[in-house]
Amino acid sequence: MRDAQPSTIYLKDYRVPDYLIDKTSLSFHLGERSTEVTSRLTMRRNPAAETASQSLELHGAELELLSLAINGDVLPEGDWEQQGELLCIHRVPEAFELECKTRIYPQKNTSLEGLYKSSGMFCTQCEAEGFRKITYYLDRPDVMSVFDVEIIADADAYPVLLSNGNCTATETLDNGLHRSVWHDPFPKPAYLFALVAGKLSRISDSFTTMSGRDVALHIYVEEKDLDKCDHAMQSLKNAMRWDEEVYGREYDLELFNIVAVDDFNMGAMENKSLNIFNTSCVLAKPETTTDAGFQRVEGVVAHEYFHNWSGNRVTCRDWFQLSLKEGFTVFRDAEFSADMGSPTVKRVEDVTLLRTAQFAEDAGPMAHPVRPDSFIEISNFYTVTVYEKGAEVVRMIHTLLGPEPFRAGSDLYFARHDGQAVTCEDFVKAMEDASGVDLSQFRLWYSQAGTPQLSVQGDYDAQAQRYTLSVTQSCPATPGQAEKAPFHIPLKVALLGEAGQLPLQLKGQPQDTETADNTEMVLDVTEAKQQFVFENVIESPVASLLRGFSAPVKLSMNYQRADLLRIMQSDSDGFCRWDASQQLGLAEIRNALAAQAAGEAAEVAQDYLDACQQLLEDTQLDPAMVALMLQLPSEAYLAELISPVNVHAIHQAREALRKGIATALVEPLQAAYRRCASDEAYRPSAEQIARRSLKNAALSYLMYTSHGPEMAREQFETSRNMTDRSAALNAIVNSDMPYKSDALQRFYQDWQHEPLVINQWFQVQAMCRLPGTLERVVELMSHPAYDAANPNKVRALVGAFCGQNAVNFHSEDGAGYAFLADRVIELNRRNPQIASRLLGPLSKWRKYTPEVQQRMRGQLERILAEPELSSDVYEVVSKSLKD
Ligand code: B3K
Ligand code: ZN
Repeated sequence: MRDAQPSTIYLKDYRVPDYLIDKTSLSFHLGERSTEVTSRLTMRRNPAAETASQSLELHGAELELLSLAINGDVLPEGDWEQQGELLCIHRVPEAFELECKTRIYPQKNTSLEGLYKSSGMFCTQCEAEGFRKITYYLDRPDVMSVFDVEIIADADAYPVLLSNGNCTATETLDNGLHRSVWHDPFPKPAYLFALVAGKLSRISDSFTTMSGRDVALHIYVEEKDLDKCDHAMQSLKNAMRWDEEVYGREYDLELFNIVAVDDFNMGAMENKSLNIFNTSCVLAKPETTTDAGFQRVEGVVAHEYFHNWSGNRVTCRDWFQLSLKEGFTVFRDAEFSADMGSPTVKRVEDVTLLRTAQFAEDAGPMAHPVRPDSFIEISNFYTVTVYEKGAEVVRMIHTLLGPEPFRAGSDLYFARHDGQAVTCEDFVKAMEDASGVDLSQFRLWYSQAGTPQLSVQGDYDAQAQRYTLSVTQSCPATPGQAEKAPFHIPLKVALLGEAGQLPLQLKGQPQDTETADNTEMVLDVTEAKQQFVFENVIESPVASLLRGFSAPVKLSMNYQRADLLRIMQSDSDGFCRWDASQQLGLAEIRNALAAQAAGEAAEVAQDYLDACQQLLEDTQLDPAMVALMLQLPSEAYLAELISPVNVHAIHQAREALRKGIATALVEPLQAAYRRCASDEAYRPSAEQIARRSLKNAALSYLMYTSHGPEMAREQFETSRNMTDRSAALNAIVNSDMPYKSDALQRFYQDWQHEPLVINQWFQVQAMCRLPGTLERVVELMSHPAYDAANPNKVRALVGAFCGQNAVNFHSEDGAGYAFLADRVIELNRRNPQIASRLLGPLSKWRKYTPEVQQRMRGQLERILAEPELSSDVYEVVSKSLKD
């Protein structure tokens, strides 16, 4: 819980550590009431220390200190003192061994940080600052140490004992105990330490690395889940091979373990050679897991594995540099997933997340740069900005350098910094040194928050055969940053002619005759206002801009409707085709909103309907792209584009349009549905996933017509895979079919023994758009399958309702806001990280109309008035309320 004055930590205050820990030897005695931890730290003064102080300050939280000794001599009480999370030993020698015994209570640890119990097993989560809940330590990422770990526990209750590195000894002891010893040869910061003890089963496989070394691979789960591990194992092997082929990175130990746990605050954790995963990111089988679930397992397994180099071998100097490992690793996992499936679909999905969640964060009270310069609670900075925008920043470096120089930069970065704790600056410098590309101005992406706005105007001079793009950029103020300097924005462009892309010849630049494709180029936008003139342009073109979403910016362009239709129908860039469909959809929404305000019925424009019909009948185009392009912009995205946000008007307008589209296109929708149905055995292949996505998109439209309900019912009753079954259930739950309660009951009965499926059951109900949903959610909180101590359950019910069901969360009586505030207050003590995460939707109160603002604000004030707020919740609430 927070001190009286929660303090802000600043990047500018970074100092190297005064002491180093060469060796860390830990011994755990795991008990049913408490656990005893003995640590022996081989320490010495840091030759680079910036102060002459002879005192040692160690981090520690919620620890019972049993004894403290230096070089074998027990320290008398007056030689040390405790202040908040610091233990200060007044005088220590230049080099010494510190022995420290502590007692901790994992069984009572509900924060799921440090050592805790989940479904009968012991497990750890140390990033960012959880190790200090295990023992006193220099719990900061720039202190790297070689770890030896001894675990002693009851042999029957905890037959499997695991830690990082290699197991060097196992032994049976008296009193039913056993012991196992682990040695990790790679120095690492404490946040990568892990321990697991429990009754676990495993599947095993092996991988031969590019230099011919064999690595044993194990996935540990509860026995009942052994049938759901194959996809994760295959994903792991694919990721290991991909990292060798694409980045030249080889795995470095003989053993790689994954353990799945039920209670976990996030997706997974990259602890050295002992990755700990939320079960939701490991377990998958067709009957229980949707396509999205399969893809998530693949992506997260790869992400954690890739951290072995981008995060573990080269780690962060301090937590302000978090994006150094997260941004780079998200970029790596996105490229991997693109290679394993459909690159365009993956890109569209990632851009969608960025343009809704990240742009919203950038526009809200918690806006921060990719490399923040201050924080109160670091756990609040595992954000879409640090992760997803961070990945976009790495992607822009890739775009500016080109693939080979980027790879050379990555090689140089790993070679130069292997075994070190470094900064984002070190990463950029390596990229610059290897490529010769000047990234000075580009560095602003790390230090300036906010989403740049790019306005482009295209003008064609037929006589001079010249096409001019006039570009202006600006970036709104964000907390603590009123003025922004212009960014270096890579703007990928092509010019579309009647019969395809035109050759590009930029004025003032020699014509590129070497590359095969001179119809696409990256413009360096570096100034507030800039012009790019293309010469020898033989016809009036349509500019295809920001191809592949080459920069995380908001783009506006003076397009004609016909231009957008042309891009949507024929651009070679899949992202631009999809984005044009979204811009046309947005125009429809704006029309519908205007009609609604005037008390008229919304009509869908005929050319938009024609374009949708053409898509549905296009059997050449990837069905997944058809499905994506048929969707109107989501309510969440619309909330970023329309100000102030009127949630109910947006919802109504969008629903009216969906109904209009469905009614006009019943036949092509039915035909697409039939074409995509299949009896094939389930595989999570790109091709099958694409067909299911179009089929289920068609079904959701058809639900507005008389054909839908029967189709949904049949699909629900006959489908054998969870993708189709849950899509049908979702359609049924959002309809007025009397069958709804039977379907929900049947689904529950079929899957009551599968917690991950029950989470889907909670979620589909929490996301129901119909009235009465909040009452249902409250009722479900008392359901025997609900458990407020399990983050997956909280996310499925409370998170989904508040974060993904805008129309109900924003009910006009304010009940949704009060509900969320109650949950945050309840969880504040139990699990501060989860409490703070839930706050997102409330923190964005300034986007709404004045009456709504007042209601939301009132709930934030109620939370702030609570005694003993965690620093996590305090930071988000106080920053949200700040003027
Ligand atoms: N590095 C972890 C996240 C830890 C979050 C701590 N609050 C997972 C990941 O990004 O791979
Ligand atoms: Zn990560």
